[in-house]
Amino acid sequence: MNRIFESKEEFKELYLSSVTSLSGKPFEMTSDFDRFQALVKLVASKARSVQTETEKRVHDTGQKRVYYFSIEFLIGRLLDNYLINFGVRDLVAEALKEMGSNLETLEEYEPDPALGNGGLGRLAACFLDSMAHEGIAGYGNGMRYRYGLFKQEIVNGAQHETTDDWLVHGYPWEVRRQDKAVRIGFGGHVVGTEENGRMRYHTEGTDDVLAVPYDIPVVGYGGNTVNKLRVWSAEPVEEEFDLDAFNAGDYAKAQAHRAEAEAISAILYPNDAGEHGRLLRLKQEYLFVAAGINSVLDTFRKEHGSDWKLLPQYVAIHTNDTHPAMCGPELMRVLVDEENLEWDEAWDITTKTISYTNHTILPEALEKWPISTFSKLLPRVYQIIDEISRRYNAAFDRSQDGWQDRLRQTAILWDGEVRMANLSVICSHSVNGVAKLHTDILERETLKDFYALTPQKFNNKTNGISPRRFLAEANPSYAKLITEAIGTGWLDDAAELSKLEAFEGDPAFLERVGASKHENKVRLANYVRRECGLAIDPNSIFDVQVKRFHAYKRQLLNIFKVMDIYNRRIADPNFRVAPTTFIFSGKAASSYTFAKETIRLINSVANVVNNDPRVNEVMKVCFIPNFRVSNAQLIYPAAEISEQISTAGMEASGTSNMKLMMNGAITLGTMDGANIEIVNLAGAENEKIFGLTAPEVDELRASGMHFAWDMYNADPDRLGRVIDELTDDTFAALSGNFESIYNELMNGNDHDLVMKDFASYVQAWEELTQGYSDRMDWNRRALHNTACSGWFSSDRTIREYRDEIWGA
Ligand code: KOT
Repeated sequence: MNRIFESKEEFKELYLSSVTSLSGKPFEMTSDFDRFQALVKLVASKARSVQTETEKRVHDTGQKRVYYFSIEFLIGRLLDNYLINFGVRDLVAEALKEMGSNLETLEEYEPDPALGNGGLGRLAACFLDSMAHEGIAGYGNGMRYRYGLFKQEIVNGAQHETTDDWLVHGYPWEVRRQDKAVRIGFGGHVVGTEENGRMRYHTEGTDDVLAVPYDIPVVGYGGNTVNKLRVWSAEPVEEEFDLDAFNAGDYAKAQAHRAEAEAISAILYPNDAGEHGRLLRLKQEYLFVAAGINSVLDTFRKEHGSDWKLLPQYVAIHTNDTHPAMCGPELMRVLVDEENLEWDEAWDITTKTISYTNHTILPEALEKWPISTFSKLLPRVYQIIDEISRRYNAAFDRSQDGWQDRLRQTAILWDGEVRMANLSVICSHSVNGVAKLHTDILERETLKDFYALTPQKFNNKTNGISPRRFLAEANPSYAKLITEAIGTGWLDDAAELSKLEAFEGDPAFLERVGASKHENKVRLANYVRRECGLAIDPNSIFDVQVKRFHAYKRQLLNIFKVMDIYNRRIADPNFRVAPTTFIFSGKAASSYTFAKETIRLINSVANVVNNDPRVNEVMKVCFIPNFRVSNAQLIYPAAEISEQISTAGMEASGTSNMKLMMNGAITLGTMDGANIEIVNLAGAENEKIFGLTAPEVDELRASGMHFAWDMYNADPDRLGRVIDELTDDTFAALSGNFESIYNELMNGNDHDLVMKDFASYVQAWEELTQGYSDRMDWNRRALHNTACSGWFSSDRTIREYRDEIWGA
């Protein structure tokens, strides 16, 4: 462990001087905010010295550099994480206490940058953590949104979106690198000139903006490697402030140019898998791709000169979903237009450098752009895509039966659109899915024609999570217990968590596992009382579903279960229910009506249930507003049941399933995404699986023999009753009934099979919760889940990427 402070004394001295010099006040007069700022500045400056050493090591040893391009990085707060990774968290906490401060209080001042929607963005952040831990020279390349994803407030049960002004107080981790700014051109027209018998192209008449990078240090556990995350902000090129307009009193006109440029990095689009076509989004995609490629090539040039054929040996560019799909064409553009390489050589270099991860099979999430929009905004990039497409089509093997269909399925340009997934596959040497089932579905269905043509490109990389953030940092009491039992090795190598299996038969240890869980439940209950004004009982089971709202994730199924249990308990006070708190949290895309209505339904059910003394002994429903990394870290450790109930085949992987498992929750789930790996690792007897499997879902849909009305009629007392209650005023008191959900379900013929899986789901829940009375056995299962969760460390995932894709 490379500690940044040798002793408390050393820390105190440095910290004191950091606080006073930064605030200009004697220590006693400084505020908590001053002290927070000074602490971050001190840790950040230590991080930067390690970064310099890392950079020197990478340079001297000629290490391959990996660039992870992602339009989202949901990094969360960094301070606690970096203190842990530098091995000084306890030392700093004690020193601050002696100085009259409290570390946790100071940490609350850190903004939680909402630079991502959900799983995809958080995965990118866990990967940065793991690349630094594994000593990989790995760099994030993304966007610095002025406003994070919207803040969610609940008004009369419904989601309201407000702006997240996360930068108001500044962001002490970042360093602006004006010297590394890159000019990015939009629009204009392509001009070709002949040069030594060869055409060379450039674009004239572009509207330019300046992409300005901000660097954030990424500290790896152990403190030996500090990498960086570079995020780009859009600004006007020169100060094109219109002084004449200003003097004439037209202030808006004076500012217009700046506003237009800044709009590109103003907001993160609030869509998790869906909603495309916004010109600004396309500008965002090109901005961070073009600026990123420029800085990748700059670094390469400094180290290796212009010997571009060496690029794949020293550089790997990974594209996180299709948002950075322009990496291929942009790299081609630079190599061919600016570096004057022949097309074939440039193409060979490009495809050997780039790789691609697919994160979803949802058809509405597969990115497509109208050719007309694309070619107007990015004329030269479009020409290059057109040329890639032309060559792909020309080289297509026409000797096989059905080649026309296969070419149509894999074409980049089709039906007036640019298909970004196909572009990504064609420009990459590797294509991976994010869990075994997901990769199987990609190979057999979504990308089956590509798989038939180039099976060697395809591979699986089951997702992972950072055990430092989601166990050590989020769950200190459990982490302490684990360390007492098996030492600290699990922080380096999470596979060592399996040593906990030796304690599964130890009643005293299991008692302490339960005590730690209870402590975490009290902590969450306190948060819920502060944030929602709701009292929840830490002695009840904490049943948790926290993730983005989406029809296929079936929060609706979960709340139907709650409604059913409520109905049955009211009908029969002797109906046995294990006392449970049903906890939900998550955002819905602002334009996604069904998801927002599901949130309103949950809050409306909560309003009725929580105020009904007939059931309050046994149930409460709690919706925690504004789900984000910081409150997620309070929720996962308190959970006992992990709800992972997507329609089988739809959730590519899921990662909250892994976070909850590592924190000792039992999975109540379908055989979907990485739930399958969970069952394989921990054994079906330690989770609770229900519902149709992916092949059964396919078969049922293909048969056309599933009818919502039949389900409704077959079970009038329970399922039928729940459906009726959507429109009969039972839950209408807060803000009305739920006709749109009713229509979606009954007229949409139960598209997501909520009604189909309802009976087996509720039964599974009842069986699972009955087991809670045997607390020893429950705690044993909880511990077993933690013991088997080490494989889900993102360190393991990243080593697989390194060995099998990047060769770094
Ligand atoms: C797709 C388009 C835009 C924005 C987000 C997406 C997206 C997000 N697609 N998939 N995801 C989730 O990615 C996670 C990390 O791989 C998966 O665990 C999860 O199943 C995906 O839904």
